Amino acid sequence: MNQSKTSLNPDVVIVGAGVAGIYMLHKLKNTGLTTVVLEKSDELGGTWNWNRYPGARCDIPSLEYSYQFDEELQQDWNWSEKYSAQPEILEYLNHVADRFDLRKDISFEEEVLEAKFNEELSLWDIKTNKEVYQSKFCIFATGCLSVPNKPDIEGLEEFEGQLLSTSYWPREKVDLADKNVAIIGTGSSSIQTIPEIAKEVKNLYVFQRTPNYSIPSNNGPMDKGVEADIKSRYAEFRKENWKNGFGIAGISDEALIAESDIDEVNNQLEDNWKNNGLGFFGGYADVPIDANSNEVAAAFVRNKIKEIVKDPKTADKLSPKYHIGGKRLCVDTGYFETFNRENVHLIDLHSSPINRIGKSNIEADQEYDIDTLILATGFDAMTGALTSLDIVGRNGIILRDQWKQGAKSYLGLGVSNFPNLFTITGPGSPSVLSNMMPSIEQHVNWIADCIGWMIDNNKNVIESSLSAEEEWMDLVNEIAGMTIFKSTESWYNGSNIDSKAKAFLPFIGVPVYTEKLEEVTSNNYQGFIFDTSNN
Ligand code: N01
Repeated sequence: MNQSKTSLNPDVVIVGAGVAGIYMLHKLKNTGLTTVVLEKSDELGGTWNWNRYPGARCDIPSLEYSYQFDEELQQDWNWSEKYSAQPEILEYLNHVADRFDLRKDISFEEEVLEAKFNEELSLWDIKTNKEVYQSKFCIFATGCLSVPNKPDIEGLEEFEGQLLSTSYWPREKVDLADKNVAIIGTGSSSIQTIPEIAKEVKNLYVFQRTPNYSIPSNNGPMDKGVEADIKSRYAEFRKENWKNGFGIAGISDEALIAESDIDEVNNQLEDNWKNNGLGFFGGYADVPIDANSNEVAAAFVRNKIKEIVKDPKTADKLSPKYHIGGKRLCVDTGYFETFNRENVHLIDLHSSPINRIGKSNIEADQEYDIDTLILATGFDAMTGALTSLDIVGRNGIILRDQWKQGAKSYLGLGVSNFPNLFTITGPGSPSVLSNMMPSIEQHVNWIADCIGWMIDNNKNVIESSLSAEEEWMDLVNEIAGMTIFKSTESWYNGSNIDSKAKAFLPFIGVPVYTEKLEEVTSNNYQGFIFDTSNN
């Protein structure tokens, strides 16, 4: 492309230097395109930079939750545990940035405030807190879970104690020793935080709106035998995993609970409970689609909670009653066991809602005096990072307005009215219902190939066709409609945020999605339109 590009008018602007932005930058590095990454923080890492709460770690084994684009990298890097903790993942991402000399093209502490498509020039005008850029392509690598959901609870603003959030945890060590601490929310972040901080605080008050199913991680030091075996066949291992519905090892769809002997099923679930973490359903294809089969797996976990938690009333409050897997399954290290500690107290918000937060207390069924309040209340998932700033497409339309009735995207990669804009793991792609790392790599590779194809074929502007986008999102919802995901309130369908449209956002099924992407590509990017608009 244009050889005279400067850093303020590059060919490509990438927003975000997390897992996706880092690899996108690397992928475009030797293509002749000038690229700049704009990162709000003073550090790279995205999710793994912000979410530094105690106990933060990945819940997909690190041998899978890692890049595969470079064989030497995946052979050289050694993870210390089966599921690595946040500091080690951040160290890995920094290593990748240094190893591939990426840092010089990342502008830190630069927040994108507005991205506006200039129809006359077919260029993106991108305004940040520091500069104005003009680029041909704009790629949002802003993550699926990056904009926190701040709860609307009376008095929160007046709280005068220490206010923390799992998603913006301070970098310096937070001393919670001997403090009375409250945590609101019981999703994955909280489930990882609670066992860690319970060890040091005086009292921990857990305010739970909805209980979650959680499976023990059985984490431990990396098994060197397993590591050597996987490294000896890494490419094949990755390929095998990608054939599974969620793109994760051990979650293969073979038998049906409905057609199996119940004792055999329980033995298999016991084995999965001990070994598989997120792959707890491993081997059973009907858990996400058949309510009765789902109930077998759900009841198994509820029985485990009853066995672990000594106080039956607490065990009952911790036991979810909805379909297992409908909300994101959690993976923990000693979560349910923590409720056997005398300093940990569970407050069920269904029977005792929070009335208000005072200067130094929370009023629910009684007054809880607290020094520290931790918000673990989740995210404006999948769309928050795209709707929280002004992204302006053709005819002045703002993405936030276009998505008011529910986000629509073609393949989670492109959006009608927003030409030359790509999203990495956007709504309508497997993303959060897959192993994010390979899903990110899949999108980055696809976007880089697509831009390369456009250059080779003298195409200037790409845009999703309205009809392809509509059909695709209908399929996303049709597939979800056949599963328990559709009938469970979760952040997958926007139910965690009152003001958000209720629409199912991720695509279920990595293999079907992968086939579709290949078909689209081999048919000259079928469903996208070039050098024309939908209007
Ligand atoms: O957020 P969540 P998270 N009053 O939305 C509650 C990924 N992740 O940060 O269910 C009281 O799951 C809310 O209640 P309810 C993973 O994909 C991965 O924990 O809406 N409570 C819920 O209990 C995960 O799924 C890892 O009724 C309120 C909680 O807050 C995703 O991130 C680690 C409330 C929010 O749970 C999000 O997890 C951590 C209110 N007003 C996270 N508003 C890995 O290991 C909300 N809640 C890779």
